[in-house]
Amino acid sequence: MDAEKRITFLLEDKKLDVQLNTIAAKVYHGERISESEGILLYEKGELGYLGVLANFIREKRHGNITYFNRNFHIEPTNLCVYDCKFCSYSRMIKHREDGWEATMEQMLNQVKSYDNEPVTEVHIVGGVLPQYNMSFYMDLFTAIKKHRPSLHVKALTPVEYHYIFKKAKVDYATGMAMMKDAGLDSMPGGGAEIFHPEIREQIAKDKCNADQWLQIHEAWHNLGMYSNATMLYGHIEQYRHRIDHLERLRQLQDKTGGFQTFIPLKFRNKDNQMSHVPEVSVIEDLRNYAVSRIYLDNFPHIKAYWAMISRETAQLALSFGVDDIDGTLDDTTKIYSMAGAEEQRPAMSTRELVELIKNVGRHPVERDTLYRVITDYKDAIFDEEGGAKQAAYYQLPVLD
Ligand code: V47
Ligand code: SF4
Repeated sequence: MDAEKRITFLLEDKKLDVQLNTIAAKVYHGERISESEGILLYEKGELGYLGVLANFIREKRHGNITYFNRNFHIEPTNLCVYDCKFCSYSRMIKHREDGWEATMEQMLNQVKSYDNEPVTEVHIVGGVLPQYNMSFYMDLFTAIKKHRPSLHVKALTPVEYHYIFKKAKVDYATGMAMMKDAGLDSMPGGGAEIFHPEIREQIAKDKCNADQWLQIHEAWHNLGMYSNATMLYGHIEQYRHRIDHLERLRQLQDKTGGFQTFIPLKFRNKDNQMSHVPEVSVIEDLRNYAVSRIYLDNFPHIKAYWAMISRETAQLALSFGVDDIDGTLDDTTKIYSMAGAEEQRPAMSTRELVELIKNVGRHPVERDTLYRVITDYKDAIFDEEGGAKQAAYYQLPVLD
């Protein structure tokens, strides 16, 4: 059964709660839902219902297409001047012996190690340290672009930018323009956590606040550039805090249109100062993807970061509003493995990503960071060596 028929059945269901029926009708007609309706979805919407609505929107926007990219991460350091309570990754500067600090040369060598690989993006994110200042990062971006101009540099978050701009005494608009000139191509979505001060002050009190995070993205969008947004959910926040977070993002997106992707990040509780907080269930993960897809009607893409939630949950998420599962990663990120994610050495070949997507009846497309199509794998099969070639349609399990 197709997504349109499912939502039509739901709308005709006389037993459905009246408020949920009103929301379903809004979704069907492409109308925006309010903050109170968003909270109601979280409180009352059961998984099947949310899935029908979110999948309707997903298929209206993207059909079965599911995006992935070929990327690797550089994490310059796991030392950090901040002390976010949920972070399993950072070591305070006083425990320097437990951490790593990469030099410019080491990071460039990491880039060079991919010279013969068809990667399109390097994602740079890590802790905040005084010696990684504005000129250090500008030199790094310039050096990467000089070595490989076509490699998309997606780097740092408002947490780092706020810190380095303040030290250099430059305003956000000037600072972001300087980063762009140095070679920055886009900004990842990290550092957003939960915007609402009731929660932010308990889990991430010293770093940039919600307004600063949003202003830095706005300054970047005003340069005609793109970025992502995240939300760290499933810890001490309530549903109203999640909707407040989504609302602030939706408002900025109305203003600038510069966000490409929203990435819900599930709180993982291993080895951090919030280890006593239990992790939410996979059902809550899927409900959260669905509500995000429904609420953020002006975001083109919703991403499930497979390295954090496992391959199986990423497959399920494709029926709950998600149309992107991030990239190959090549075992270059430690943020989630250190926080207890199932994937301890996250890496997937293109073939594995393509098969993971095809096995749940979706249509894999390799994209670049700006969602331009690089390779359409709809009709591709892989030869013994793992190379893709065009062939007859791949046999899929029948879903309906
Ligand atoms: O900001 C840290 C989160 C983020 C934990 O833009 C944790 O394409 C869960 O933003 N449990 C960094 N989450 C990663 C990030 C990201 C990842 C993938 C793709 C993109 C993108 C962005 O990781 C941090 C923080 O919110 N984080 N610790 C934890 N224990
Ligand atoms: Fe530092 Fe980022 Fe960890 Fe916070 S989440 S302590 S800013 S590395």
